[in-house]
Amino acid sequence: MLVARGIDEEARQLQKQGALDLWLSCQGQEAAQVGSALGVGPGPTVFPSYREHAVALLRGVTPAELLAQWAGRTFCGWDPRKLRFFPYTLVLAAQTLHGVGYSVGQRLQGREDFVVVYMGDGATSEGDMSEAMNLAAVESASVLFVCQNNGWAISKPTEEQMRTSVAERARGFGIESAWVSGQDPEAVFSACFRAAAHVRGERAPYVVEIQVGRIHGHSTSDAQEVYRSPEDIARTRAADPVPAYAARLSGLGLVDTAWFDAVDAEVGELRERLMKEYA
Ligand SMILES: Cc1ncc(C[n+]2csc(CCOP(=O)(O)OP(=O)(O)O)c2C)c(N)n1
Ligand SMILES: [Mg+2]
Repeated sequence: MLVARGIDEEARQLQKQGALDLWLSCQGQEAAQVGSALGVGPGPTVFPSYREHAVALLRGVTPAELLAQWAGRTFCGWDPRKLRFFPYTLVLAAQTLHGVGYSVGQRLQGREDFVVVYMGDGATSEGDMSEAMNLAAVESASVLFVCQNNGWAISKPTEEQMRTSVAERARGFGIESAWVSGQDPEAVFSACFRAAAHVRGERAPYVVEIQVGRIHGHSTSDAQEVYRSPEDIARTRAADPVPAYAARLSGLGLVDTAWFDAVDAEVGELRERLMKEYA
């Protein structure tokens, strides 16, 4: 979580300096991403949206590869086949159908078909998302949909997008689901571990909705202060899962200052390398 936070912050700074064209921050969503990626393990093929930076790093994407697309150097940056982590998809919800189709195709060829699809709350308003959930249900596809609900689709709040939770909606398609808070990486890990066992055991889809907070604007081109109240932004920042989990682990005596110093040094080195490569 700390490495993802550091790299995300470096990318934001590089964008401000004009080295990147755009950056979509994952800050506030690290517990959801690390908990889910570790909960499902290294087995499944992942179809991300566009801000799953912590998941990408855990799947072996290097920080330099992660930034390449946003500097306009390549369409992707990493080798999707080697890492089984597909390119970021900016067409909302398109990856949900890609993921279901891929899973069914792999199954027909007698290969590993467990797929994890990431999407935001806003993406669930797309028709593709309903098609993907229905297709996954009727085909009994081995797809785990992970919805990071950060409460916003750019400036559109969730309450103006849906009348039920995404988890509840999944059941209308005949898909089992769970809702979990994205403040606690261990709770996310457990929910996704159980969901992965369901997908593997039942060979059936599953939806996990993770409630998260978006600390920064939608992208570096978005001033969220225009449409979000200062209190709302302050609440989200106060509930930041990264310092909260650091404090929890320290309190339990599982990590000490020397450990944090070592992580800081590692993050500093990674940031330095990114600066040299992109600034
Ligand atoms: C098909 C489509 N329509 C509209 C957009 C413009 N757009 C980009 S991101 C976004 C909001 C997405 O919100 P959400 O799915 O909640 O993801 P978040 O950015 O909050 O992680 C919109 C409307 C798009 N990229 N693709
Ligand atoms: Mg959102």
